[in-house]
Amino acid sequence: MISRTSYFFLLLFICIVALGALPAVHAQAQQNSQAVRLRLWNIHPEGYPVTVALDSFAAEINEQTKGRISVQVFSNATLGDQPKAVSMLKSGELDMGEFGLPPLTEAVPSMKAITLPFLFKDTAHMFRHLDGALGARFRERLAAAGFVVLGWYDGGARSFYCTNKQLTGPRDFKGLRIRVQGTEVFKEMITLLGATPMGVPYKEVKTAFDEGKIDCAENNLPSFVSAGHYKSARFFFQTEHVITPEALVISSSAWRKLSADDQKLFLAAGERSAKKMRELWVKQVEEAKVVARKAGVVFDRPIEYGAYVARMKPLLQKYWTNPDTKDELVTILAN
Ligand code: BDP
Repeated sequence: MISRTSYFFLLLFICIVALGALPAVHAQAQQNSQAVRLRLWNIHPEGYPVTVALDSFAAEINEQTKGRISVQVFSNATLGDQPKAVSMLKSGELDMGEFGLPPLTEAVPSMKAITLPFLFKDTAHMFRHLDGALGARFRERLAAAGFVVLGWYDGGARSFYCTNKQLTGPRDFKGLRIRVQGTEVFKEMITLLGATPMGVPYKEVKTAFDEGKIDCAENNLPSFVSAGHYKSARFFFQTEHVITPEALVISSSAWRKLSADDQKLFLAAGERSAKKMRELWVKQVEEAKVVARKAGVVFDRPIEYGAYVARMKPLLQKYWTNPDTKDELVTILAN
């Protein structure tokens, strides 16, 4: 039982403690109101090279700024699919994202050149250009279109895979329903192979396979496994028809709010995360192949590529004669 006097002293004590804590609470509030919180969108699940690299980017920013700037990574498309993320980035609901080329080529049409099939010899060839003058040109154009690139990530080499069809040559594509990312180049590529392009969002591809809505899809090996497509599509045809980069970007409006020093920090951390991502990628491709093989996936490779390139001629010609993409193609093919 507490007496009235003790009750009074207890109250007094609580007030003194509360008053003493006030400045601290206030300082905390002030610090929080100044703290910058950035939201970063990512389509991939935990453990995927992109996700690991983004998490390390976020950790580095949080650490170097001592929490003054915090980057929160939303992985596995929890905030929605890629088109939604792009519109959120434009409206300011989102600040950063790791995107494949489709939304970037929409913003900068000259980048369509690098989505053409059978263009880059290999990943080294692609990064030689992206880490060089061509990449710098794209960065400038993307920044003007609202996307500041902090690092070029590896989007891998994309190949076809099907549920019930073991592809061996270009003729086998006839009549197949093939899921592709919804860009003009990809859709035209499928049509030129005699198949039907199907625009299915990435996260719905597995279900589309299981419900028999598509016969095939195309992607890189790590996505083939991490998205579970290998459980439905047992025939993998290693065409590696498109070798593609991806990008870690921040919206131009979020970028402008950063001080010059913070911008430097973001660029350096972005570069480091890209380096990490590219290293992890090489391992992941091998691991994915092992997982798929163990699950019974059958791997084939085209015997030669001439017949595929010949089929792509109208597509290649179209972009050769397009003033938007011609310079880019000349630069890539000459080096
Ligand atoms: C994955 C890419 C991702 C694409 C996805 C797709 O990393 O950006 O959205 O393919 O095919 O490999 O939609």
